[in-house]
Parts: sequence; structure tokens; C-alpha cells
Amino acid sequence: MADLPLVGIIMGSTSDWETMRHAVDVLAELGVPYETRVVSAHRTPQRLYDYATGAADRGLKVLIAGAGGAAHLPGMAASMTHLPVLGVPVESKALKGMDSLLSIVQMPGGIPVGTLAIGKAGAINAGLLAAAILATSDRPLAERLKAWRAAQTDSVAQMPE
Ligand code: RP5
Repeated sequence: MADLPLVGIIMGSTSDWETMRHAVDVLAELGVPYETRVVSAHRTPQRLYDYATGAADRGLKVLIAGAGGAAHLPGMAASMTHLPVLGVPVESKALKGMDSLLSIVQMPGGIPVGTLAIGKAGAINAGLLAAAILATSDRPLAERLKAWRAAQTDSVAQMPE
């Protein structure tokens, strides 16, 4: 039987997948069980309510939420769960993701969202941060994460060409 997911990766639209798949790639590399869902704060509010309120009881430990434009998904998810929520601002066409970033980062005190960078880098780092959170109570994962970081360091060239 497959391991139960520990990280829930939600996104506002299938159009966000091109960005959010980078979070998935990192979690897969690190052997962290995850699930993915399309959950829109605006188009499927009941789905968001059901997902966020049920996440902890289903055994999820961290949520990663990516959205673009009027990106209310991470904040609304955070309002309905005590789990840590990491927000990824997806790069929007109209405003290059500045709208997404500001929508996600400017949460009122009391409902935190850990906001990452716009786009691919943010999705990668959300995956790494979710793994780091889980690694605080999972020593084998901590070792895998350290090895991932060491391999990244080793891969950096000394010279530009
Ligand atoms: C947001 O609107 C989604 O997160 C997506 O980034 C953006 C555009 O969605 P689509 O119109 O491509 O479905 O809710």
C-alpha cells in the first residue's frame, strides 16, 4: 500500500500545474508522500472548505497552496486549518505575479501563510520547506534533505564555462 500523503499540494487551476509541478518534483526526489488537487477559492469554494477543514484529520502535515492573480487560496486555506500553509504566487499574465505575491503575502496577523517567491523558484522552495518541516521529526528524511543540499552544492561549477 502506498504511503499516506503528508503534504497536500493544492492549486487554483490546472493552469497552475506548470509551476506547482516543481514542488511535486522536489517532494518526489526526497521521498515525501504527497497528493495534488485543484481547489479554487473562487470557483470551487465548497471544495476548498472541505479540503482545508479535513486536511489535518486525514493525516496531512503541511499544505502547499499555489494560485495566481487574486490569489486567495493560500490565505483561505490557512484560515480553516492549523496546519502550516506555504503559499506559492503563480506568475500571472497581466501583472507578472506581483498581484499573486501581494495577495498571498499580506495576511492579517493571526493567520500565517509562509509566502515563497513568485513562480518556479517559489514552488521548488515550498517543496523543500515542506520537507524541512517534516524532517524536524523524521531523521531519515533529514538525512535525505542534507544529501540533496550537498548534491546541489557539489553541482555548482567553479567557472562560468
Ligand atoms: C487563479 O486564477 C488560478 O490560481 C490561476 O493562477 C489563475 C488563472 O486561472 P485560469 O483562468 O487559467 O483557470 O484562480
